[in-house]
Amino acid sequence: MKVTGAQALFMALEGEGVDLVFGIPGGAILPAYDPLIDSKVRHVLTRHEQGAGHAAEGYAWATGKVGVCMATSGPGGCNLVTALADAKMDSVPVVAITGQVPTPAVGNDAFQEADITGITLSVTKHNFLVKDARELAETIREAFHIASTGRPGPVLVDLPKDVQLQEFTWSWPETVSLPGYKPTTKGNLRQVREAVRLILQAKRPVLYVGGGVIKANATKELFELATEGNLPVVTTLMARGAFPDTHELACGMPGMHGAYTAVTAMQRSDVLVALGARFDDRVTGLLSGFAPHAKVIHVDVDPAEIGKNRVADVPIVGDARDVIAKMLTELRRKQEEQGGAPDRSEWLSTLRGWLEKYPYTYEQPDDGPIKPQFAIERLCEHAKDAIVVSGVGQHQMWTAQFWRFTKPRTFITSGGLGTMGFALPAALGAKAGRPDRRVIAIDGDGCFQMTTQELATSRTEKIPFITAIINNAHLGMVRQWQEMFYEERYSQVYLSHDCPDYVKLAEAYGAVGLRAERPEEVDAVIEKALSVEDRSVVIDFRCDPREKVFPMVAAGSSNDEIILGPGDLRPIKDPAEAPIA
Ligand SMILES: Cc1ncc(C[n+]2csc(CCOP(=O)(O)OP(=O)(O)O)c2C)c(N)n1
Repeated sequence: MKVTGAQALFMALEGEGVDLVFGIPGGAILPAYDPLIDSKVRHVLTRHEQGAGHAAEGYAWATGKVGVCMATSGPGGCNLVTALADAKMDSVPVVAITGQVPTPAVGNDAFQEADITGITLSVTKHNFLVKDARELAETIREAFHIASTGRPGPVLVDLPKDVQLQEFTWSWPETVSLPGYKPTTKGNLRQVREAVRLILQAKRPVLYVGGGVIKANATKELFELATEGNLPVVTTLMARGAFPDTHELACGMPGMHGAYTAVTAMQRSDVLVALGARFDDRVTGLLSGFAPHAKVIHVDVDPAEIGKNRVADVPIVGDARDVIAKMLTELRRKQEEQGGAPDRSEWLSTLRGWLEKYPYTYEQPDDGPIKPQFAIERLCEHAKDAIVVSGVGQHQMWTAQFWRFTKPRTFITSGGLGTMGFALPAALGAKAGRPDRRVIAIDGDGCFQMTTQELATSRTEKIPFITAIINNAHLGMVRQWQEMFYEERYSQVYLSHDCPDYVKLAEAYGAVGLRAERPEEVDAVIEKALSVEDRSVVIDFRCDPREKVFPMVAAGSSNDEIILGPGDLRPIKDPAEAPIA
């Protein structure tokens, strides 16, 4: 059968099971947008390519499948760059298809030419420039394979216009053959045994769970390992929901704005089991002071992560699901031999004591203003089962702290790159992928203004979700740092509570706009928002601009220097809690 490159693109996408792509057409990708009309693939026309990229990420997060975005050459591809970098940092499987000027014009500074494979080299897992349409189907297969296997990530396929128009005889490659790409997914059994030996000997073990556990769909195995081994769990920002917050072994989120218990459990641990986590500086604080007495077991599918920041005593390269399942089998065998899990009552009761003594706190005065944490807690109370998406800043940290996550793939956030503007398009993508689920974006007023236009996409494509703006009239997180570390010299952080008027803006986009200004209005506004099914809702929560996120470990400090609250409030050092020598 004779086809054009453009037709082959959609046949290949269909062959990969793609049902949805997000994108914007333009000159160099025009040939591909024609066969799209006849294909089974749904195209969601976003209002900005960055939106298409983040929507593909949100889709991938929520569904576990590969998200796909499309853009034209030059400015179209360039507008995808932030989303690709975001997907790279957070290991999100995305395939981006870009148009390119015709091959004879490549390198000529042709109209709308940008060297997108060069530009995205460092922010993609891999990229391709297809020079012959006969290689197209194979390249698409390879792109999906690379994006979704090993450590997932974004892959870009650049298609010159003449390649899209080239006619050739279609054939579908049944297999993918990439001799240079063979990720190690099976964990080494000898290492697994050594890991379990250490875990069983440990007095103060902690499972340090990262986003890799969710990516590997390993949360069931994790639950069994934790509960059968009586092992406390911390879940990083990327792993919220990997283990239920409601479980007695859950110690919360570690890191710069993590729970005292999670941070200090790691500091005092004697065996730290890192599962799909990467010892990010936001988690470790000052690296030399991080978990100083812990032996480290590091499980990661990406060998480059192991030993990158912290030497691993037991390195295990492999897919988290495979390795955790093997650990579980070994743990069961050993525990049966020794008559059950080791007695960890002392360690667990210490942790429970900290949880009680140092919970996340805030005070909501009856007469206002609304505290951001209160709005988020009330939202969680009313919509426990929602998929939550956040922007970047204070509201992101409060969401991670105050929402009680119990299931994987229910918290979608930009962790590694920290991309403001992520929430709205990612929520759009999540809802497009999971139309059966309620999706709530919790966004900052600054972040919201970076990608607001995707409300138009939501309206025209009938993909409704709720956006709760934690409107503190500021670039709040930056304001917090200026208050704490720059002697309250506020520089370029004021945005205003009422410009734009978020209610009117929502209405202009065909969404429902709601506002809460006093604490007593919060519940009613949330109930109203949840009663709307057929269109998006924007809630303007007018919040206290002075509220700061605590606990906090200042950048460059050791995690032992954790500050619990305003006025440099430090934990009362109980001799029993002193660092273990
Ligand atoms: C694209 C981008 N630009 C700048 C920053 C730096 N930055 C981090 S948090 C933040 C403030 C975010 O403000 P807002 O969205 O209102 O959220 P808040 O912190 O007030 O909750 C800024 C400017 C960023 N992370 N991303």
